[in-house]
Parts: sequence; C-alpha cells; structure tokens
Amino acid sequence: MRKIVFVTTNNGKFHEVKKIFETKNLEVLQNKDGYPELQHDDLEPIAAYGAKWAAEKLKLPVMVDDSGLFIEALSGFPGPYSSFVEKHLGNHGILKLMSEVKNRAAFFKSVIGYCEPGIEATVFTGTVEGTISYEKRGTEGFGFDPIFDYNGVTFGEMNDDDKNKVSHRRKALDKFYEWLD
Ligand code: ITT
Repeated sequence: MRKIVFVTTNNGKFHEVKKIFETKNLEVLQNKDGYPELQHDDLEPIAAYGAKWAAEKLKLPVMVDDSGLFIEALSGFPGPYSSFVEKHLGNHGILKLMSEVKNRAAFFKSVIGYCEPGIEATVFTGTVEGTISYEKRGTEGFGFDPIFDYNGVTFGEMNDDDKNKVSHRRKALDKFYEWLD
C-alpha cells in the first residue's frame, strides 16, 4: 500500500483524509511537528510554503492542508485567520458577530500542498458553499462544522461519510489523487 505523511496538528483533518484515502488504497501517516504559517491573504501560498518547508525538514514527500471558513458578509473573514479565530473566538464568537447579519453566505476552502524534497510544492484546492447557521447544531466533525449549514443540515449534524462526500477537503483530495495517479 502506498504511504503518505500528512503534517498536521489537527486530528479532525487527519481522520477525514485518512478515511477518504483508505478507499484509494493510500495509507496516511500523521506527523504533528507543525510548520511555520506564512502570513498571506490566500491559502495557496501558505500551503505551498508549509509543504516545501516540511518536505525539506523531514526529507520526505509530505502533504499539508491549509483551510478556512470564508464569510461573505465579513469580507471573507476569518479566512486565513480561521485557526486563530477558532481558538480565541470559537463558534460562539462567530455567531455573535453574525447575530444581526442577514446575508449568511459562506464557504469552506481547503488547499492541499504536496511536496517532495528538492522540488517545488504543488497545490490542490476544493471549496464547498453553505450558510452560517443561527445556532450551533450537531456534535460530529470538528472546528466550525456545527455552524456551517449545508442544504439544511450542518456539517456537525452529518456523519464522516456524508461530510466526506461533499466537503471542500474531499474536492481538493480528489484533485490531488488524480494528479498522484
Ligand atoms: P494544522 O495547520 O496543523 O493542519 P490547524 O487547525 O491550525 O492545523 P489551519 O491553519 O488550516 O489548521 O486552520 C484551519 C481552521 O479552520 C482550523 O481552526 C480548523 O479547525 C478549521 N477548519 C478547517 N477545515 C474545517 C472543516 O472541515 N470543518 C470545520 N472546521 C474546519
């Protein structure tokens, strides 16, 4: 079975990727060493930089996933700052920011960065559109899942398999797998 090292401290991301790649006969191994996060408005350069940095450090082919929640009425916030915002404001803080806002449109974006030592990184992007719910619903998934409404149910109300059929991460991984293959 082919193996790939996924550098991430986020167990939720790791479990989703592991499950999606199991069906493709690819074994995913988690490395929690982390990587420096470039300051940038777009996720693509952040993922490319992280993948390149980790590949050179570990001297191995690696993948990373830089992702975020982009809320239209907040001009794309938290976007590349999603990790910081999730830790410090949480879902409750986002709901509070959105309490008087009618336009609930939002999307999740995932950028997979892949790199082998000695060469440049390649990136693969996936997005999924939804809305920000008015309250937290569901206990599945991780991060912003309980406040991201997809066709009437939040990602927090969907089991892994259902989320993995439609998610931003799934779409990015499909592109990555096609390229690898
Ligand atoms: P690594 O960088 O170590 O992979 P991280 O959690 O810091 O882990 P990011 O910098 O990519 O990852 O931050 C993305 C944030 O968006 C983070 O708070 C995630 O929990 C959240 N997020 C990403 N994908 C998500 C998803 O599918 N569902 C819910 N929240 C998600």
